[in-house]
Amino acid sequence: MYENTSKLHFPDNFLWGGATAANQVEGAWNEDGKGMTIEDCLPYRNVGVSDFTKQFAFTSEDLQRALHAEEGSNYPKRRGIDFYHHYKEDIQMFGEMGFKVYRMSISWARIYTHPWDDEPNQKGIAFYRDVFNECHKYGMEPLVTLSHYDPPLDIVQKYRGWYSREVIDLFVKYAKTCFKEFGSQVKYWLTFNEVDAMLRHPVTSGGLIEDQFPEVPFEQAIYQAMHHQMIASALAVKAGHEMMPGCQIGNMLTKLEFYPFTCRPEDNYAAQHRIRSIYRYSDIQVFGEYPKYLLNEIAGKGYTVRMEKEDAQILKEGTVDFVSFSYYMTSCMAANTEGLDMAPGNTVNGVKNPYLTSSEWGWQSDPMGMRISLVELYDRYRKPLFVAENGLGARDTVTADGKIHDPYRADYLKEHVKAMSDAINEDGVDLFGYTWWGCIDLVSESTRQMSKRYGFIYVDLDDEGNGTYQRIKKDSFDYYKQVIGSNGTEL
Ligand code: BGP
Repeated sequence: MYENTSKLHFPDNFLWGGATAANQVEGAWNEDGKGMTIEDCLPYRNVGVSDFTKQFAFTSEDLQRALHAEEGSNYPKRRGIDFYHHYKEDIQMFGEMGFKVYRMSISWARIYTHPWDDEPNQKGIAFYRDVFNECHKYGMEPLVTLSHYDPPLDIVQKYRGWYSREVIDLFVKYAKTCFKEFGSQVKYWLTFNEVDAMLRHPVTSGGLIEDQFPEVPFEQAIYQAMHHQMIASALAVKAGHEMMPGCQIGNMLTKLEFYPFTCRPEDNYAAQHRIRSIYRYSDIQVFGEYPKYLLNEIAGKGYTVRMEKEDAQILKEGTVDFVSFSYYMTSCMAANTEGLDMAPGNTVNGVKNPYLTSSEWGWQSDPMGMRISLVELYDRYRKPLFVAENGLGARDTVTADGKIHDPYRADYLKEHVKAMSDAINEDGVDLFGYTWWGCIDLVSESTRQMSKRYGFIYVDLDDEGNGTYQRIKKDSFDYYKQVIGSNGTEL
């Protein structure tokens, strides 16, 4: 249990809310002019709780199978939770909980059926416009991610994903269309979700399929693709600032905290080194240039990343206004991990921490780690911070009375809220918002399960796609309502 060291308090205008992503909720994968994305091609694989390498393994053969899949094959992202047809009801429930902000993403392939089209898809634009209208109806600010793990399939097939520089222009065109169409409705934006993630799961973050790179070391291709995303992000930030004066555009990183497994200096360095590796790309987005340690890393591996002479200037001119991040868990690092128990995460493994408890999926819950992370990020970047994702994936049971009693979820929330309050009031961190991940049950990113549930709202759907899609409020729904209603002081 986290013990507060100061009185619970949050700023008056603190943005409480919840988060989802288009590819995990929308469904309607081939409706109203939406093009296919790589997420539509990821099959459900029942391979256990935590082996993300098996989940993210994806070959050209898998792609062909997906393209020729028979009706009824299990591609969970194609159905999501059918937010596309339920969004009014869902947003109304978010409003009932008192959300001040709803973090969501736009699917690039819904705005441009093919990324090279001259004209955007009007039905896609109309959909998001209406989603934002609904948010405003209930007093919610949308916080919109332009790219949350769903590169259009056209990008994958024609360009080998973000490896090709041409993708930058296509993305910037898409971003500008979003700013033009939605700029009057949306003032908070993020460019790429978990911007450090491509090195861990290149398919979903970058549209890179390993067997399509016979001529180049695959890791080098990833660094190249990352460079293109950095340029695209900077150009989008610059365009956003010009087109939407007063808007706030942030980046988004996976905040993973690693403690030294022992106080041996070598373990301490191993932890520091690992933590630093997650800042490789957010450093660029905040400071406007490549950190030396990243350049050393690339050169040290004998790789070259092609950069154009204008790139340095582009990066300088496209720095972000705030830093957002996902935070779920922590683990440890040791210089020598042989014989040590490892703790699974969604895409990262660290050494298991004997002082922490784990979720059913092995994620080690750590509210104090949230406080530590906030301090670390604020000290590093000196930018306003936003917790864009935090939450607990758990199996829920619908009891005979048709209810879902989920005290574990309320507990997880409570402990993290306490830690955030101390970070603000005692450690002096400038934190302006918090969005619970998966405020409504959705398809898991790493396991593609429905049974790994995060929501305050239950969705009647199972891993195989059976169910009525009915929405049911869990006990935690009322709890979060109370947290928001008291501005984080009645826990
Ligand atoms: C983050 C992703 C989300 C989300 C979350 C929980 O890494 O940004 O898309 O899914 O993790 O992970 P999972 O769905 O694997 O439980």
